[in-house]
Amino acid sequence: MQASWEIFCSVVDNYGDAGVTWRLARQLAAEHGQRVRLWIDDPAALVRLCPEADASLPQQWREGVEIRRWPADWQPVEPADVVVEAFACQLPEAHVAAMAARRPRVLWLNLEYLSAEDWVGGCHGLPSLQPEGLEKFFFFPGFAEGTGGLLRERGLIERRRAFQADAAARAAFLQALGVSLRPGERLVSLFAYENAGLAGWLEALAADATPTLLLVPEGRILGDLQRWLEVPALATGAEEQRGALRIRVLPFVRQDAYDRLLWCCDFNAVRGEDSFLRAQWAGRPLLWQIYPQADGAHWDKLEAFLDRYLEGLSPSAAAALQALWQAWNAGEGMGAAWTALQDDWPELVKHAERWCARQAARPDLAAALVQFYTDWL
Ligand code: TRH
Repeated sequence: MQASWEIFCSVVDNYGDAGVTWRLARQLAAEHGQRVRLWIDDPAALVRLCPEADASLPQQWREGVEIRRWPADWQPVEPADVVVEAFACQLPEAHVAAMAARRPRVLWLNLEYLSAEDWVGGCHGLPSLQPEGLEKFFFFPGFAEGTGGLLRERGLIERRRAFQADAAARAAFLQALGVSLRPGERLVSLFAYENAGLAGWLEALAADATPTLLLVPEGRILGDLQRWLEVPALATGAEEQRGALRIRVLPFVRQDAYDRLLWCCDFNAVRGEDSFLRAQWAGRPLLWQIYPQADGAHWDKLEAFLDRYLEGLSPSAAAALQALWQAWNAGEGMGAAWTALQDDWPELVKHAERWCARQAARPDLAAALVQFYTDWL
């Protein structure tokens, strides 16, 4: 069943809003044959993820998706069969009026942020009554039955496992980024917001018995890194050595390449929403810096995810991982937490693949969205 879809994305800050909606748009087109239009108010964020895209164009087609710049002065267009409002971005009023008048009826979905909290299942799929008979529903991604599932492309896990089993492919990918691994070096990636806890972690890595190569895509954490390294500047390609720790600054790579970077690493520090999920699909141990919320509500979200993720771990491994994640999001105590975690490393490695397999056994979000529309018809 081929339908037309519109996804509205307002870029709050960073890359997650664009990252999630671009990924979903491509998947609906590629795997479900849907006609997809992505409205984005800041195309520049999308260009970082898809360098072929041109931020100056009001309309363009990329990877089977029609990308439209969401203008401040909205020009009326015919609504699609399904309208996805990403992260409660507030649709143009004129478009809502057009949706209400359209026949056949339009399905309006509000795609919510990913959360592991228990209440999500109870809210997923609930209607939100709208004027003029328009039907709008809340669509919650999630880690449990009864939610909308997780964004995961078809065959992703199989591709990831094949890549990780191919040492030449890994070496070639890293080489293309100017990275060559030294024997015995552990590979770690770091994608984070500003974090006062970084210095403590770097101190521990520099003093560690195991040498580490830390790959840092250029971004918001570079300021903290530069201060710890006490260097005048830190540009893409810069490399520094401190004790057992080698640090290399990478360019911000296209979205698909970022996946392979995560697949190459033994440990990934990620943030926000999309990179957080991609690190789980990488099947490797991870560290999550959740997007901080003014009222501290992010701590409930962090603990809710840990409650699910730590299931099945030994008490010592669970306690060590929880302490590390809490230290990272509190911005202190990373050195001691990292050192304490080393004893449980082998168990955490096995667990990461187990968690990935468990989550990958459930229907993916794009398929759930299409099914939701089919059931609604
Ligand atoms: O950029 P983020 O911090 O986005 C955040 C979150 O989405 C958060 O939930 C939201 O509230 C806030 O924005 C407004 O983190 P996230 O979600 O991981 O998105 C980053 C995207 O950037 C993701 O799609 C991966 C991509 N990426 C690349 O394509 N190349 C790179 O080199 C790197 C480091 C990331």
